[in-house]
Amino acid sequence: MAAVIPADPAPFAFTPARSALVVIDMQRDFLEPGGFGESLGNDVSLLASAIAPCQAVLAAARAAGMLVIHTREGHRPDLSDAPPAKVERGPPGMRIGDPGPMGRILIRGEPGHDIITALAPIAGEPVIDKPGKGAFYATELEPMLRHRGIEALFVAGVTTEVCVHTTVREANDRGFRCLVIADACASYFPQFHATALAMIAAQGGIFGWVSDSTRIAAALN
Ligand code: C5J
Repeated sequence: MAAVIPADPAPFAFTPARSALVVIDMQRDFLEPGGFGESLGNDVSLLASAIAPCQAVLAAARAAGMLVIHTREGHRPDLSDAPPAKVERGPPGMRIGDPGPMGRILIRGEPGHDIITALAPIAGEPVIDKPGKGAFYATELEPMLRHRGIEALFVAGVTTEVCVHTTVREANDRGFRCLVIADACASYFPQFHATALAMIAAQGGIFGWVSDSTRIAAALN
């Protein structure tokens, strides 16, 4: 059954059974003090605004029986999948792989790599571990979506202009229709958040559509 969500630049029509909610990188490493985000000099409290809207769309998507997928950015403990150009970022001693208060920074299996408790995946929800910004790069996301006949993605998470935007661009080039949930995304730079959302909906929706958690929850109800 088709449904419609008010969105920019135009209403977003979708079929819940052919749609997936993708929650990007809502990890302790980005949202809590002592992780990767803070090691790069960011105020991690700026990402907290996305938590409640993510909870709202997760509840609505689960109730509607939609596929829910979570992603985590991080690297193998031996750093064999981490490009030197990425590892070299940040102050020495606080880089990817270095020890921190939540374990080794941005490393799979460490406490900081976990999704925050408030948004923990439930049984049956795939978690995609990704080494890059985009959720399609070097992951099994695309076959996972194709095998289930998914054609539309609802995208939430952090940060808006980095991993959310890269994922939406990758999805757009692969033919998926993307609805970005504005209040369920956040950035360390509020002006980048606003501009990144504007870039998605500009030019007739060149990368996709933008709506919010309230309108999406109402449509899925
Ligand atoms: C960053 C992300 N900002 N998940 N990662 O490095 O946006």
